[in-house]
Parts: sequence; C-alpha cells; structure tokens
Amino acid sequence: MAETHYLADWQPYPFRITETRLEFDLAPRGTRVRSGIGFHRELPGDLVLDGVGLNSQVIAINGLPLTESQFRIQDEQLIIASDALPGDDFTFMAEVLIDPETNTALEGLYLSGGMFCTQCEAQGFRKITWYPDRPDVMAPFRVTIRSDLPVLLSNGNPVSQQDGVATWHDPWPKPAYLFALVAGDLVAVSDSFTTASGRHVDLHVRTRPGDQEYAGFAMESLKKSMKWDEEVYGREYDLDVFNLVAVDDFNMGAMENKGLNIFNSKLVLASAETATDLDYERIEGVIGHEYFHNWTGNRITCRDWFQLCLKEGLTVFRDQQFTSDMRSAAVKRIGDVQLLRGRQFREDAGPLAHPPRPDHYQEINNFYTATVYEKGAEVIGMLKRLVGDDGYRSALDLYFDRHDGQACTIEDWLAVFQDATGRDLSQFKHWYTDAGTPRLTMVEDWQDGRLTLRFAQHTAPTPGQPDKPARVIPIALGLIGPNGDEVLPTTVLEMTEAQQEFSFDGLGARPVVSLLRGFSAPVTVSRQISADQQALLLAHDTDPFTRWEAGHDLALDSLIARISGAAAERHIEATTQVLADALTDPAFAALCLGLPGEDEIATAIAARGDTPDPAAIHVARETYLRDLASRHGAALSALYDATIEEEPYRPDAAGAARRSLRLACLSLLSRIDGGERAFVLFGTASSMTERFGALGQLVACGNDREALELLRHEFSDNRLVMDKWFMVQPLRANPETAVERARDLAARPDFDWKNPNRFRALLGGLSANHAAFHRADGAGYDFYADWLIRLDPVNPQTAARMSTAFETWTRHDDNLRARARAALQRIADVPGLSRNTSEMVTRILAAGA
Ligand code: B3K
Ligand code: ZN
Repeated sequence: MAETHYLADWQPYPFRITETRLEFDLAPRGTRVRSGIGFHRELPGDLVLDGVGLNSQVIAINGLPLTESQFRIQDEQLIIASDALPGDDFTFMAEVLIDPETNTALEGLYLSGGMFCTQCEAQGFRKITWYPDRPDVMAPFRVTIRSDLPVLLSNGNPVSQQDGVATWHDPWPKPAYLFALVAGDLVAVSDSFTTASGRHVDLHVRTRPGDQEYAGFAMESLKKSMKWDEEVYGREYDLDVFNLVAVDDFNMGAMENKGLNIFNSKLVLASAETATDLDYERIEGVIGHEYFHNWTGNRITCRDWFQLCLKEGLTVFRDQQFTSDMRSAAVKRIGDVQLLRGRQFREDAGPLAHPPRPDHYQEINNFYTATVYEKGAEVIGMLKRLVGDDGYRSALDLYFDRHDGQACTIEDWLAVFQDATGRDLSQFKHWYTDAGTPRLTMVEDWQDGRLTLRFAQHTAPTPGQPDKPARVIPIALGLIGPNGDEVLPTTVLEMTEAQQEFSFDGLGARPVVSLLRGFSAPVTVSRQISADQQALLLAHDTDPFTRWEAGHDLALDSLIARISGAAAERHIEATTQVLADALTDPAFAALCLGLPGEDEIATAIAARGDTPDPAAIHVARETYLRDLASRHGAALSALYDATIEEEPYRPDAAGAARRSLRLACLSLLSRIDGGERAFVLFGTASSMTERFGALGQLVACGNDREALELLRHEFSDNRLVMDKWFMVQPLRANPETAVERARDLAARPDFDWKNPNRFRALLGGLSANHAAFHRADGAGYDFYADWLIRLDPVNPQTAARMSTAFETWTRHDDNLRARARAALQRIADVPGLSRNTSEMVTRILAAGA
C-alpha cells in the first residue's frame, strides 16, 4: 500500500538554496548530470533530498566525496544527518547517470522523436538528480548543456553558446518543478515583444524541421497573451527571451517552465488544412494559460502540492477571461459551464470527489483534475462577483505585491482578499476545503405583486466528508415579465444559510425567474419551471447563459420524457424561433441546436434517482434528433446553404461562429439525408473544421470508408491529423460496432500506443461514445481495461488519468455494475501496478463497497 501524504504534516524545509548549478552531458542511454547546490541552514534538521531511479556516481559535500556511512538512501530519499554536515553553509554535489531513451513515463528527462526534453511537474525533477523536490524550495539556476545537437535550451537568459556547450542562467528563484531542458534539431518562428516598461524580449516558437509552417498562429497567440496580461493585470514579462517548444510525446497539454514553455504539439501546430476552429481556440487559450503562469504559478508559486489550485484555478480563471476578451464572452461562458458540468460535476458526484484543495493524496499527479482546475476557477469567479471588479483588482495587486517570490497557500490568497476589501471570508473558505456540488432548491411564492423566493442548499456526503456546512452562494438573478420584458435587471443575492428567502415587491404580473445568471455559482438547481416558462426565457432572457440554459433544460426534459415513453414536443416547437433568429448570433444558435449528450442525460437521470440505461438513452436521443430534423428540415437546409464558406478560411471568432452553426445544421440534417450533404462537404471543404465535421457525420451514418481512406492517404505523415482519424471512428461509430472498430484500429501498425495523444485518441474516443463504452455485454469495459493494463507499466500517469472513464460505474444496473467491477478488479489485481493507477482504481472501486 502506497504512503498517503497529508496537508497537516507539512513542515518547512530546514535549508534555503543559494544557487543550483547543473551540468548535463547529453546521451540517449547515459546522460551525466553533475549538480552543485549551495545550502544555507535556517532551521535544525537533516539534509533530505529526493531521487528516483538515479545511478549515483559521486555524492559529495564541499568537494569531498561522502563514504557510505555518511549518508543513507531510503524510500527514494537521500539523507545526510545533521551532524555529518560541515556547518550551516555548504555545497552538496552529485554526479548521476540517467537514461532518457528508456523513459517512456515522460517524466523527468526523456526523448521524443530524437529531441531531449523534460517534464518536472509535479515530481519529475527527482528523476534527474538528487534535490529537495518540493515547490517551497526556490533557487536561481545556472545550467550548462553539452551536446552536438544544434539547439540547447534551458530556463532564463542565455549566457553563452558555442561548440556544443550552452549555458543558461535563470535569476528568478524557482522550484525544481519549473526546471526545463530541451535539446534537439529544432527550427523556429521568431519575433519579439517590447514590454510596457521597454524590455525587449526575443520570442521563439520552436518545432521539428518542417513543422514551423504550422507555428505562426501560436506566435500570434503568445504576443496577444503578453499584451493582455499587461493591460488587464499590469503584469510584464521578466526575462530577455521566451522559448516555446512543441513536442510530440507529452502527457498533458503544456507546461509553464520558466522562460521555456514546453507544449504538446497539438496545442501549437495549426493550419486551415489540419486544425479545426476548436483546435485554434484551444491553442490560443493554452498558450495564454502557460504564459499567465509566469506570474500566477512561477513568480508566486505553491507552498505544497495540496495548494495546486492556488496556481491552477487562478490561471484557468485568467485564461478564461483572456478568451472571453479575444472571442465571444457568452459563447466562452456557456462552453466553460458545459465542461464544468460534464467533467467536474461528474467527478464531484462520484468516488473521486475531492475539494479544490485536497488534504491528502497518494500520487499528486492524480490531482490535476477538473476540480482543482475548473472548479478552482469557478471559486475565483464567485470571489470576484462577491467583492466586485474593483475589489478583485485591488486584491490581485496586493497579492502580487505581497507575495512576489514566495510559495503560498490558499490562506495567503484569502487573506489578501480580506485585507484588500475588508470582507470576512471564513465561510467562503468552505469552497476550497469541502468537496461536492451543492444542490440549490428554489420554491416560489407569488402573492399580491410580491414574489418570495425560498432557497435551500444541500451538499451530499462525499468520500471522507459526511457533513457539509452551508456555503456562501452568490445567486445572480433577473426577472422576466410575461410579455418578455425584463422587470428586474441582474441582482446578486448572497445566500449564507442552509435556508433563506428573498422577496421582490411591487411587481405587476408574475414574472419568470432567470436564475443563476452567468452561472454565478457551481451548483445544481432544482426548481419547478414549466415548459412555457422555459420557452419564454429562451426567447427573451437578456442574459445569454440563462437564455441558453432555458433551451437546454427544455431539451433535456423532453429527452428524458421520451426515454420514459412520454411525448414532449415543446422543445421541438421552441426550436422554430432559434432557427429563425440563428443568423443574428450563429454561435449562440449552434449551442442551442447541440442537444445534451448521452452522458449528460444519464447523469440527469441518475440525479433524479433512476437508473440510466445507456442503450435506451442512445436510441431515444437519436430518434429525437431525427424528429427534430424532420420537423425543421427546410429551415435547417436553408441555414446550411446560407452559411456556406465564401472566403478563404480565417480562424477568427466570427468565422468559427458561422461554421459552428453550419455544422450544427449538418449534424441534424445528416439524420435524415443519409449523410448526403456530409459526403459532398467532405469532398469540397477547404478547412479541416468542415471536413472533420463532415467526417463525424459520415462515420455516424456508416458511410465513411471513402472519406477515411482519402484522409489517411493525404495525411499519413501528419500525426495530429491521424490522431483525429483514430479518434473519430470509435467516437462516432454505431455503439454496436464501435468496440470492434476500436479493436481493429488498435491492431494497426500506426497505432503508436506509447504516444499519449494517439492512445488518448483511440481509447478516449471509445470511452466518450457513451453507449459503446457502457455496452451491456461488457466488451467496452474489457477492451478498455486490457489497454490500461498494457499502458500502466509504460506510462502510469496517462493510464491513471484514463481510468476515470469508469468513475460513474455505480449508477448503472446490476449487469453493468458487475461487468465494470470485474474490469476494475482485473486492473487492481495486476502485480506491480503503478502507484498512480492503483490509487485511482482503489478509489473508484471503493464506491461500490
Ligand atoms: N502545470 C502543468 C501541468 C503539469 C501536470 C503534471 N502532471 C500544466 C498547466 O496546468 O499549465
Ligand atoms: Zn496550469
């Protein structure tokens, strides 16, 4: 059983590091790492350093090698007793050999397509050399790299580079998790940026030769991010150079290493022919995210890994603001809420529920979750709403001022808001420490022009947290009169009690409550609302989120009614108006036409206390889509024709909005035209957005052979397009054949399963095909489990993350539960299963105990 780490056990490190010097002699099978770390004692204690899988050649203090009796190595730590140290100031030195070529876990120093690169967050640095690998130990770094590869990079500013030796110096003290090294045969797109205070910064987006033609958009995104952070947060860049490198083998999206961001190539490389609008938007957003970490994460970092949401929640919040400013704020908000509900609410409702700031973990890499990231961002959105825009800005100014150069906690963060605004946040803190999604119930009472709203909040128990005190819930609402006029503009109610009521007087006629405008709190809502009232909000609400939500709920209710055999036509009717107005706001209309997905329907059914049947949900949803399409065929067809691309592709918001509407129409039309339009579009479209949209429909119609063959022929050497090719088939195929299809794909020689993008494409595509993954004969579970078992010894981080596909297993019927349990148990029983996967599978299985 792996060790559990507790927040309550945190102790300060007894030493400060004055400087970290590293020298690398790069070689695929034997890279030599020499380190010299200057320590200064601040508290009593032994010297404890972390190290994993290191072949130690020399361990020395002040140049004198230590004998075996002067140190001990236990549990992946090197310990030198206090009395064996020569005083309060000394230099620890080590020489170790490491093996990048066999490092398939992609943590520490590894090789990707002949390029050396690193990933150190959270605890990868200990696979490079002995070090206090914890975020509260910060130091300036000086790094020398020897290699005959042409480009040798590390953090900070370049000091020298000649004859295969490069030296870098990073003056900003940083924890080891922000260390990075890249060496390879790289080319660059280069530009520069001058900061508000006049610093000239050289910018380079570096790729493998041949890929540079896809890197221009990334460079533009970087410059926009730099400017935006100056304008909105007053934060400037602080080095002479900024390098961003694209690598093909990467466990996550990207990494904010100081001055040397490393990216999964799918979040850098884009062209009209190879990337979709969504890819472009994600590239811009993630480049912003990593860049914004320079202040929220790097200059101010986390004291320990329990505080991860201090940097991640805040940086997600900042990247959301950035995207809202660059594109449509309404569309961004709706998309973020969909993501939050689809991933975070699901997490909060299941066995993996944890607070944004967890208080224990076995493997920290398992906590890079939707709760830490997305809910962490929602919590900041609520804070901002409660203290107002000016309060938020002064709190952030104080945060940067007070904590620059420090490793901080959630307590430090809340103290800044309390000090800047005078607001007591002790109750608010529950949002950070308590898991679970509160359920907000609203009951209305209408009498003589007075509307009384009675709210109650309840949060169900989550693992380890049976009792949940009431939280502060900012409830933004407005009132819409029966004729569609807004009779009360957005007002924020602050709910602090378990039950609380609010009244509105002097109303002429009974209005409809537009509740939780802008999704002002991450809660689920329970209220009585009629289909007519939902339709009124869909037609007239002034808040785009609640307007979309009204249509969405109407659709969800109709779909669920259909599953239980009832007729529900109100949503189909209400769609008439959506289609009539579609061209005035195409992105909004596209969102309204995209019905709730099968997983969301299943979640809603489970939340109502029933047992979802994945196969029945699939059939009911498909039938509903067909009915919707038949009823509106003419209008859909007219819109589809009206949104034809007339100009060359540009990845801007307006074009993306138009294309999203066109593809939403196509998705419905394909249900009734047998894929005819999709077939034509696939053959004629000039952008990947349209081609890929068409391809998805062709796969769903079972008319995909030719298109898939064409695409493969054209792009067999483009990894990113081939990932899409691998993903779309298991994702969109008929649930009855999707598992077999995934099996055939997995047998192909180009299923390079050790590459995380390729693995995620195929297996993630299958698990997102809800009815296929949860197939009654268990074939989906078995296939998926087989592959997790195969991946685990090679790449435990990715295997563990992907085990979350099983997190909803207990909500199904006995048959599916038994099959899921058997698959999970089979994984759990693998001898030598990684700590990562073992922790996840144990937690998931515990739900069924
Ligand atoms: N901070 C990194 C994530 C590191 C993941 C380690 N397992 C990317 C980001 O959130 O910006
Ligand atoms: Zn981040």
